[in-house]
Amino acid sequence: MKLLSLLLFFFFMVQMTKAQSEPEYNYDESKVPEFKVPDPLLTFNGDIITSSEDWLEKRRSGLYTLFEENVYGEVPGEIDDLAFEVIEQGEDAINGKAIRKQVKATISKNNRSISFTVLIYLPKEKSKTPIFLSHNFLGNHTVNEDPNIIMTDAWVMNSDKLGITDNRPKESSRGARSHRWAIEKIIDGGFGLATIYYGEVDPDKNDFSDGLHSLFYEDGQKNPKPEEWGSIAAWSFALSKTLDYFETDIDIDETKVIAFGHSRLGKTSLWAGASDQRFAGVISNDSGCGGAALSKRKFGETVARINTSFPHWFCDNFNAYNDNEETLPVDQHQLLALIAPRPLYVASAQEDEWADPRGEFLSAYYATPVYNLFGKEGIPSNIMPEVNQPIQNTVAYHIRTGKHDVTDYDWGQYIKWAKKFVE
Ligand code: GTR
Repeated sequence: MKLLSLLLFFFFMVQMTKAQSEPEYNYDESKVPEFKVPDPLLTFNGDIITSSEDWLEKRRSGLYTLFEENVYGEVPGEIDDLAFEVIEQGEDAINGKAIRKQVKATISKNNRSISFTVLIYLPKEKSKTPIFLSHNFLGNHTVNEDPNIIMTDAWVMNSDKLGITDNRPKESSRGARSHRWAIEKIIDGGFGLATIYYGEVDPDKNDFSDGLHSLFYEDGQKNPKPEEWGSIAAWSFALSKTLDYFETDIDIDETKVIAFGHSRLGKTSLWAGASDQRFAGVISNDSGCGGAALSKRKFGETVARINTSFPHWFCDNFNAYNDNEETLPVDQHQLLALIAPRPLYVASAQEDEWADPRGEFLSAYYATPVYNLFGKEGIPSNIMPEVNQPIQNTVAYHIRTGKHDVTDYDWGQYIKWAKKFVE
């Protein structure tokens, strides 16, 4: 009997310690806290915006500043120089359907510089091509089997799957992520694709000694200031600078550039679209917390969790909202509203609960009144569509079956929507 109570006691203690050490994340809709969705149309003075002119003149920039100061961080000043060089070109790529260009972009400031390579595929028989622009996670050489893709020599994330253990890219990982990049479909649809390995802009680790941030430091500075940019803003900045290149390339239509991104790189495409109004459209694929999903729902990944796991992604000021989402002066539907009136596609995956599909959907719904000011159609109802039943208006949304990923299904929808709203 004594032994039994001792055993029970131990069992109880183990359970208690487990519960304390493993923070629980909410996946139960009935436990989503009640919260106030900040009204995108309500100004700081308490006026309601009723026209697109007033939105642009009286509301947009104040809202943008709130995101800059509290979430993604400000870019600390201008760069000194931006240079481009076409370092490789091929006339017969992607089963003979595309031309390939590899362009080295160099950003300089304070006598320091970083370079990144933009890999571009364009349909052969077309001029002035609309184009999707996106970062990739593991190096340009992983997006397609094309042996001519220049392999990065930057730091890459270790990956058991790809056998990367020393943060060095591997020849054997060529094409390893091709399933996420429906390049032939994109080319057949009349679009181009441009992609950059994000680690060449800023390696994805909590270390601010390298990458784009380091060019901007004053003497002795080692980290961005609390209101200054984290990695997401730096990756977004590189997308903007790539748009500068497109303006110089006669084969590309710089007025039809769609920023695309998956997951953390979807957070990046959204911030790029909000920051640079030259982007003609934006796609957020499974971007989740700090992307399309509403923070105040605290469903799946939370602000505290993302700031703990990835302290370098946002500005330091964002930490003030850890376990304190109620006091955030903004929520992510207002980030989406900053993209208005330009076409915006938010996509979720059914098994990607961590990214809060419902929070991503509602965000698009709550951004819709701003699109309506411009006479554009968004998400008409707060009832989520069935899986694999896209809503395609200027603001589009789908939730597909499957996991956190980019699939051919996703690309099929993006191309169809882009043909209607961007091309
Ligand atoms: C996860 C992170 C998400 C998402 C994802 C990704 O670990 O919690 O916010 O960004 O990484 O980028 O793959």
